[in-house]
Amino acid sequence: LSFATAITRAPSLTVTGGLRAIDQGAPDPDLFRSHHAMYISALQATGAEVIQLPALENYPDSVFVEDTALCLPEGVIIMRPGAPSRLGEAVEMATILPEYFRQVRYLDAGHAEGGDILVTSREILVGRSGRTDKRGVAALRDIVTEWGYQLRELQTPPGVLHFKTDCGLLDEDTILSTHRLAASGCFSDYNVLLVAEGEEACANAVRFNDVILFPAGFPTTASMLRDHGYTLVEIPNTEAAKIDGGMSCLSLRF
Ligand code: CIR
Repeated sequence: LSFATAITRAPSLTVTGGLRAIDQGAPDPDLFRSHHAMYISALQATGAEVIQLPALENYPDSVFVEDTALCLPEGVIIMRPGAPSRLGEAVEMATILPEYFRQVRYLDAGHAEGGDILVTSREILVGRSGRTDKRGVAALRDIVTEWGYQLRELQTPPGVLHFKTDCGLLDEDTILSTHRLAASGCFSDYNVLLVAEGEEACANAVRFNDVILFPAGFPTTASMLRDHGYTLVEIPNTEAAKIDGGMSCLSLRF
């Protein structure tokens, strides 16, 4: 939860063609850029260094850098996104990351995307999804086990893009979750705070140093979190949301 560095990538103009489950219209690239700038400022305000990579026009979804890698203190693991159009994003990121990590490992089988991985203080939770398959989880398990972690394999709820679409870490022991995900019992060892009914889209909040980066427009859940003592920074997320992206997707944190 304590991070010195974040990596972001500017939204491309081609972000209008980003993958989405349901077409609610294309994101506006200019507005996306202004939201993205607020996101970067919020990271910087915590004292972190933010490495801002240039847009990649060949990759409409490349603003969602989280899916390309898993960053741990021992090293970084380059993912193999399950979306064919996103595989090359991981290759691009692999050229940047060796500068920041002692060890660089590659997922060598199956597929996994960072959005399906929640790292807590005691374990690494990985949800199988349309993007992360059994072989990918097994390959990831081999690497993180070598580094001393416990990996627990779970199932992302049907129809949900990523495991973390429906949850986020608030502190060492506390997870913000949708009801549909928590109902599976997967967080029974944690404190769980549920997002308000109808506000499911804010579950993908992310703890970064002393603040929770939280999408604007979910007032019931926001005030519940403030009542629990969390400091929220609300960032407009309307454009990313049109292509199924949220707060965690927009950065790699280490
Ligand atoms: C995709 O479908 O891959 C992108 N449009 C959204 C990725 C969101 N990433 C994330 O939740 N980690």
